Amino acid sequence: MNAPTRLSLYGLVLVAVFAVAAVVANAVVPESTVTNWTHEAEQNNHHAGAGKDDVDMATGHAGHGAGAADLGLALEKDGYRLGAVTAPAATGEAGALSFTVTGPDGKAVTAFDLEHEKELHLIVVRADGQHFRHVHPQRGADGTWSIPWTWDAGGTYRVYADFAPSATGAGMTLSTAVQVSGDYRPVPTRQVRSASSDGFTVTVAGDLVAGGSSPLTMTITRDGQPVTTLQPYLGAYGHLVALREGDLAYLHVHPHGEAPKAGQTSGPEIVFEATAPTPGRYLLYLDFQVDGQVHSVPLVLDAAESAHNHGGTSHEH
Ligand SMILES: [Cu+2]
Repeated sequence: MNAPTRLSLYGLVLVAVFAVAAVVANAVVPESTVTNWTHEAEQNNHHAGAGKDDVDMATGHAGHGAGAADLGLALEKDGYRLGAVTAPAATGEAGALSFTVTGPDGKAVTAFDLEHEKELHLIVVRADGQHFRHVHPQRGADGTWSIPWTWDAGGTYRVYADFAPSATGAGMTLSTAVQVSGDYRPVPTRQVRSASSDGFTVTVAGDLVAGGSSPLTMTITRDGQPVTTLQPYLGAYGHLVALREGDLAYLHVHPHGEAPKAGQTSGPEIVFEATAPTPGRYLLYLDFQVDGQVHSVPLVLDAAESAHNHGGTSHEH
C-alpha cells in the first residue's frame, strides 16, 4: 500500500485497530498485532462469559491465540529475525547500537517499506518502563542498522524494531533484551494522568477498559496555555506507544482524524482510540512536535476489568 493511501486510512484505522477490521488496520500497525490484541480482547470476553480460566493474566497471552511474536515480544516471525543487538556494555560508554534484520533466506534485509516516513522505528525502554527512547537508526547498504548510543542507567532493556520488509509489505515488531551494567534502581510505577517534559504538560482524559474500545484525549499545554501549534511528525500530530507493564507487550497507536498535511497545525487535543487487551497497567509514551522539536511525555494508565467481567471470575478446574 502506498503512503498516501495509508495516510488516508487513518480515520478508519482507529476503529479498526481495536475492533475487527484487521485488513484496514494493517495500514497503521502490524496486522498480526491488531489481530492478536483484538483476538485477545475477544478471548477475555469469552473467558468472562464462559467462566473459563485458561488465560493467564500474568502474561495475557498464555491462552490459545496471541503469541509472543504478535505482541512484539519475539525475536523471529515469519522467517524474519532480529539479529543480536550490539551496544555499549555499561553506562557512560559512548558507542553505537547496531543490529541487522535477517530474512527467510538468512541474509540481511535491505529493502523495507516506509512506515510513517521511516523504514524502521526503534523503541528502547528499560524493564521498569523508564528511559524510553523512540529513534530512527541509519541503515547501511549491507543492511546493518546503527545509531550513536550511550546508556544513562544500568538494567535490562527491551529493544523493539518496528518495520515492514518490502518482500511481504507486512508490518511486524520484533524485539530482544539487552543487559547494561551499571547502577540500577527500578522505579515503581503509579498511575500518571498528567506529566510534563520540556515545559509541555500532557493531561489525559478517558479510561482504558479491558476488552473495550475507549477514547483517550490528550491535552497539551505550555505555561497553562493550550498548545495549538502541534506540527505533523512522521505523518501524524501524535504518536503513542503503549506497553503493558510486566511483559512489555507492544502497541503503536495513532490518533483520530485525517492525516495532517504539510504546514497544518493542530491542538491542543489529540484523541486516540485505545483498548487494553487485559486489565492491568499500561505505560504510554506520547511523542509530538512543536516548533520543529519532538517532545516525549510518559503517562501511566490502569485498565479496569470490562463491565462484562464484573460478575467475578469463577475457577472451574
Ligand atoms: Cu518511529
